[in-house]
Amino acid sequence: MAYELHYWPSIQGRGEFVRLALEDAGVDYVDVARLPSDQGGGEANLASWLSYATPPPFAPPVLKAHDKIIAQTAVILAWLGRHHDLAPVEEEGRMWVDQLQLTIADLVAEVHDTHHPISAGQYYEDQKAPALARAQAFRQERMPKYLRYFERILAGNGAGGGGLAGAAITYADLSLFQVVRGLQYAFPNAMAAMAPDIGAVLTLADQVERRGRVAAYLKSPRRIPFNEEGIFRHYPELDE
Ligand SMILES: N[C@@H](CCC(=O)N[C@@H](CS)C(=O)NCC(=O)O)C(=O)O
Repeated sequence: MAYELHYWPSIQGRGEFVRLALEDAGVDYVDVARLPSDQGGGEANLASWLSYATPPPFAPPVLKAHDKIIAQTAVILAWLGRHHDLAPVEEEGRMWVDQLQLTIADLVAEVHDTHHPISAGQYYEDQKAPALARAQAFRQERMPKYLRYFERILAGNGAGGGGLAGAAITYADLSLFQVVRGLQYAFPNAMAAMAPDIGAVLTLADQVERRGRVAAYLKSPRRIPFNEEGIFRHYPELDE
């Protein structure tokens, strides 16, 4: 039985971290909200499904896998990692990958807050002045701190061509790829300036992008392009 991903149909958003893991694992899944509305797709059907799903999810993405309903991106990925060979088998390694993913989740929340520093419920245009200040602090302090942290881990693992948790690629590596491409889309100037400091991070992103199923997915219509509705938005004034 195919898994069901329940997520907003027109953005990558946090759902993309789950899509990448499902695609890389070669798992059969339905991106339900992207179906036509008479087959259960669309935002209205998603909202309705979320309102009666049990246990009740706070927000998408949600994965339905057999009889399980799993919310929270990091928990979904931990489950997929365990069941589809995208995480170490032993407990210590699994916990390390969980930690990496939660750090990525923190980074993703900070990226979101560069364009919505006051409220997710207000338009960007209505919070532009604080967004400019927030984005400047993000570009100058937070983004370098996060990316140098991942660089330090990868450099410490040596030049073996592996990922954050050693030789085998895990879901945290797929997520770091997504973050790198998202940051390059949203903040091309700041990311170009940082490139000399984060060579191993950029190499890992390229390596993930070349993985067979990931590469096929990225070329397919299933990959929604970055846009200004998602988490990684390109507003040139936030990258000056
Ligand atoms: N911590 C949750 C956050 C989920 C989340 O914020 N989902 C967004 C879309 S990316 C949403 O629809 N939020 C609705 C809301 O917060 O009211 C996760 O990582 O899955």
